[in-house]
Amino acid sequence: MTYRLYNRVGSGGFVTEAALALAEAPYELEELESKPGTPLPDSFRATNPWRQVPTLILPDGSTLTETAATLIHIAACFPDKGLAPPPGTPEHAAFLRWMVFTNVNVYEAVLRRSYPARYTTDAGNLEAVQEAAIARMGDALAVLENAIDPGPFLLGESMSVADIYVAMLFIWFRGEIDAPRLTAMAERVRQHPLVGPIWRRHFGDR
Ligand SMILES: N[C@@H](CCC(=O)N[C@@H](CS)C(=O)NCC(=O)O)C(=O)O
Repeated sequence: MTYRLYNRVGSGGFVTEAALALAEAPYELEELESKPGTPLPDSFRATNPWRQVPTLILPDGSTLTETAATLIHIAACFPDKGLAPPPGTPEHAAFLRWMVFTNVNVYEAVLRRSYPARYTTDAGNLEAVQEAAIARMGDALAVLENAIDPGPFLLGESMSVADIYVAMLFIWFRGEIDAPRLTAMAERVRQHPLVGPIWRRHFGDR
């Protein structure tokens, strides 16, 4: 009944690791030797054909990829931990909305910034891809900033795994943004007694 999480220090697998810790799920970490912003070893394709982390091996041996999917699944497996609202409620609908929004619009922009050559056939103009990615990420974060209403978390009073996910991506943003609610929410995530130590192992004082 143990999960195995393939990850890289400083990567998006942080949030899956945090969710496993909050769920008090038994898990083993497989940390890949690879620098952020570089491709993972080719041999990792045998584990995940898309060669990305996080890659989560479930207790039954099956493979789960895509950060949002890992978080939604962990929350569903441990309903008593309150990692997400109960399925079928309007709050859960909002949870799904922001999880998918974040995955598609924010995390994907990080990839365009980090690996611009994948997103253009014009190798001489990679900076334009990166600049557009940062702008688009800023626009998506502004939507999330406004969604924290009344706060202090995306879904109100309780922290969900969506907050941890958004907080991580927010601190990765390299553009200008005026986002006091995201800033305060990310601080709460950092201060969380279980999440904080995992955050610092991945991101230090950021
Ligand atoms: N869509 C994926 C993106 C995951 C992702 O971009 N992971 C990065 C680390 S933060 C990675 O594995 N990069 C290696 C690569 O793309 O070659 C998800 O949501 O999990």
